[in-house]
Formats: sequence, C-alpha cells, structure tokens
Amino acid sequence: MAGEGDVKLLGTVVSPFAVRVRMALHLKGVSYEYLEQDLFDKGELLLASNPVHKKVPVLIHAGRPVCESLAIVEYVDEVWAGAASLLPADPYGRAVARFWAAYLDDKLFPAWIGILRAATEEDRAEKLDAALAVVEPMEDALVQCSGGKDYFAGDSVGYLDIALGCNLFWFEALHEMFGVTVIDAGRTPCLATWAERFVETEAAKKAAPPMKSMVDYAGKLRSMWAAAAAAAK
Ligand SMILES: N[C@@H](CCC(=O)N[C@@H](CS)C(=O)NCC(=O)O)C(=O)O
Repeated sequence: MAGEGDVKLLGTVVSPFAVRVRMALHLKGVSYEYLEQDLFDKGELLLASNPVHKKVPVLIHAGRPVCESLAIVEYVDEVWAGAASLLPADPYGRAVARFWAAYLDDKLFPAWIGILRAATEEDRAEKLDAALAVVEPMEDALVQCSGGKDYFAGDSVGYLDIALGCNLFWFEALHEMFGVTVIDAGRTPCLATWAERFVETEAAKKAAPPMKSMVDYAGKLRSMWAAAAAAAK
C-alpha cells in the first residue's frame, strides 16, 4: 500500500462525493485513515481544512488538504501514478471524461436531490422525469467512452465510472423509499447493464453506504426541509 499513515479522508458514510474518493483510493491501493464527520455539527478539522465550502470530502495528504471530490480523484490519480490510471491516457479522452463528470455534478446530483426533496407524489413524479432526462445523454456517453467495453474507462473502472457510480447507492435508496427507478433499463439499457456491473465491483462494494444510513439520513434531511418550508410560510 502506498502512502500509508500519511493520508486522511474526512467524509460521511452517506456522501456520494466521499464515496467517490474512497473508490479512487481503493482502486489506487492507497491506505488511509477515514474520519467520519458530523455535518450537523462540523468539527474544527473540517472547518480548518475546507474553510471555503466547509464540505466533505477533504483529503489530507502529508498535512495538506485537498478539497472537491473530482479534484481529489485527479490528485490521487497523479500522486499514486504507479497503479493503473483512472483518467484516460490521451488528452482528448481526459477532456471528455472531465466534461461528463462536471455534467454529472452540475445536473445529476441536483436532479436526484430533487426527487428526495419532493413533498408530494406529483412533485416527485416531475422531479423523476427531470432526472431521467439528465441521465439519458449518459447512454451515448457510455457507448462512446467505453468503445463497447464494460466500463466508461474501458476494461476496468476509471474516473467517469466512479464519478457516476458513487450516485448509484442513492438511486437504490430512492427506489427503496419511493419506488422510483433513476436508471431505467427501458430508456438507457447499456447504462443499466453498466450500473449492475459497477455495483458488483470490489471498489463499489468497499465504499457502499449501508441502506439504513442513507434512509435515516434522508429522513433527517426531509424533516429539515419540511421545517424550513413551514417556517417560510
Ligand atoms: N462539489 C463538492 C460537493 C461536496 C458536498 O456537497 N458535500 C456535502 C455532503 S454530500 C457536504 O459536505 N455538505 C455539508 C454542507 O453543505 O454544509 C465535491 O465534489 O466535493
């Protein structure tokens, strides 16, 4: 294992962004100390390490913090360059992978949070439609990036696989809580097959949040949102 004793990760077990980093660290064979954070009562280390956004994940390597999950994944990929690369080798492939990863964080994350946040069945159905529309272009992205292989990165899991794959556990939680399907095999069949394959990988299994933790956390968030909406009336 590379960099042992030197690497700390501030995260929460349910954070898809922290899950993304855990997957990257696992794929690169980096051992690290994991420090679970309470986002309802943020600790000194998190506030000092990410004073701008005050969010997880933060990777602390040799005492220096690195913030923002995609930046962290790239950092991990470059620092532990000995293990197989997460980003594509060619500049065009890297640019395409970064484009789609940014798309996922800009569009997909808020879209599925919208499903979680919906206060009525009607609103939830609208938010699901919006999320399905965001997912749709990923079908072509997968076909193009993978070149017909199993993963976005080709024969093995890479940057874009974990950028999208970290959301899959929450899609399972949304299914459990509300019966919705965010990656619909009828609309995006290749992506649905990819998702089934991805969650069975070692990297995914190691980082998967327990269903109960997601459902409990979702309950807390929904109560907070309901209280804020009632207070705003
Ligand atoms: N763009 C950030 C997003 C990180 C993020 O939203 N983290 C959430 C947990 S999933 C957080 O720390 N929220 C605390 C807060 O908003 O105060 C990344 O990719 O790292």
